[in-house]
Amino acid sequence: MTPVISPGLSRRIRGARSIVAFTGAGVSAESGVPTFRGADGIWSKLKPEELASMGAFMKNPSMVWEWYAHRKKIMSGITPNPGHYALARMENLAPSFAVITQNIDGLHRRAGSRTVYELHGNIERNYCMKCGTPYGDDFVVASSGVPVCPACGGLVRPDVVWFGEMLPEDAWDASVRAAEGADLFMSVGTSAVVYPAASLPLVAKRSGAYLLEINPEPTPLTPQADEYLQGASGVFLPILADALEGARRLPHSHT
Ligand code: BJW
Repeated sequence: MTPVISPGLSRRIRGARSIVAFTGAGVSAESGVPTFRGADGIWSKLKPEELASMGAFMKNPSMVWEWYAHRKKIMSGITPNPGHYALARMENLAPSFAVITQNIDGLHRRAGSRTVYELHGNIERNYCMKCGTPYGDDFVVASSGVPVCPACGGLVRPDVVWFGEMLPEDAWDASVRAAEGADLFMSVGTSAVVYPAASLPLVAKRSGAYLLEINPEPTPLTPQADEYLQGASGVFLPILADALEGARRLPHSHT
């Protein structure tokens, strides 16, 4: 049976001037990207601090690169799912719309979303830790083992944000502004445990936004949410996009 959303939520979506979608690994799960936490999460087997930190990289760059090479391979073969496409559709319908994502897979842009703030970087980019030279994946794939910068001999790393590292300033500032200005803030497919990203739904709520959460499992954010839709993003986001599209069509149906 297809889930439905309440008439109240439909009205709220139609009336929203500024909508923000804050996304996590769950949004890409239906594209075949494993999540980090939970029963099927990558990190149910591997501890994050052993892989996603500068300390781990300096201690064992080959192991960390092996992990990223494996994930780059998974991500090169995936496509956006109905959840990503629904968010891109919503951007074309809402007066103001932004995606703030913790995901590094680039699927929101590939689905057609234009206003996307990537808080944790992007796995398709790499750079030299010593001189900063950027490298594409062709260079990384052609390197055997740990890629080394031909310009300066420094180690090349993926352009993602590890534990203990600052988030990219531009994306963070834009995300805080979007959260403060949102009247509907949707937290979708994230366990909401990694900070500072996880503070954004609360920033939005404090600034007056209606906080909607979509996730098959409750999270620490759930008690704070004004409404919780328990289920997959690929199911609920298309329903929300349809509700918004209904708003667009309404004036025509009356003429
Ligand atoms: C579905 C679904 C379906 C399944 N549909 N849903 C305060 C207290 C303690 C520690 C800290 C603190 N503040 C900061 C910290 C440190 C740390 C932190 O937050 N640690 C916590 C774990 C406690 N934060 C940092 O270090 C950050 N930097 C920072 O704070 O800088 C300031 C600073 C500098 C110097 C010193 C000290 C501070 C940086 C965090 C970087 C996170 N990076 C990673 C890796 C990125 C690269 C890579 O991918 O390899 O980002 S960690 C990982 O977690 C990744 C994700 O973006 C992030 C969030 O995970 P996400 O997306 O929520 O995924 P999951 O798997 O957790 O959840 C998936 C959800 O989907 C689940 O809920 C499912 O139920 C659901 N789901 N199917 C919808 N179909």
